[in-house]
Amino acid sequence: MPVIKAQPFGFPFETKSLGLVMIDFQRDFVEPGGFGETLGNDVSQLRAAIPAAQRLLSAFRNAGLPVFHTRECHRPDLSDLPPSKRNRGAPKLRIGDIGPMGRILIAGEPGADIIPELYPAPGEVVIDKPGKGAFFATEFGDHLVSRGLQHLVFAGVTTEVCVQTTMREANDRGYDCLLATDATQSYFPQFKAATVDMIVAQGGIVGWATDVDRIVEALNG
Ligand code: TIU
Repeated sequence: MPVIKAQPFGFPFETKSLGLVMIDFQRDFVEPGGFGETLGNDVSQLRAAIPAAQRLLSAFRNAGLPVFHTRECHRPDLSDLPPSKRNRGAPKLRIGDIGPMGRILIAGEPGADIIPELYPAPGEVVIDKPGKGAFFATEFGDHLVSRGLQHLVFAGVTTEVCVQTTMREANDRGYDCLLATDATQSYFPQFKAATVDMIVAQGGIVGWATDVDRIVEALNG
């Protein structure tokens, strides 16, 4: 079995059961005027993950391996948006309000779409999810099962919110999870560092972590 150099130790995988999960690389999180900025964040920080995420995406595409993209967004009638989420905090604009990229975090609006740099290719599965985890209220888990996947590589934003939640959901469902550390970013550098640490702590209690070069190296075999 091939092994990717990683923390806390090598990540063994089978190519036929390996997939890439690109979490929420949406304009609403990465570009000015979207959800991330309405929460008071400096969204430019997230752009640091884009070059490594592009290399990771290309490596999976070149290897002919499955790629999944997720988008955090809600139905236009807000029927899948609980008040506990809509009313949280004191943002300038709330989910569903009209911003410069359309309605904030609403399916089909320009802001909810994936950034052009990492746009899904034809045939790649795109999962719209109302929660932070990609398994909650979606068909994501069914896609993984139907393709016989077991080993998942994760990239995306933000590290400690939707990426970590989805990795924990996947871990509980029996998947081996590897975080691509340079292809993920947080608005809070200390939260990203803590998340990587807590994923690999205790012998990989949630999963493994490594950088994109190590993953590409292993895929090129
Ligand atoms: N606010 C924040 O850091 N993240 C989110 O709200 N969603 C995702 O992480 N995608």
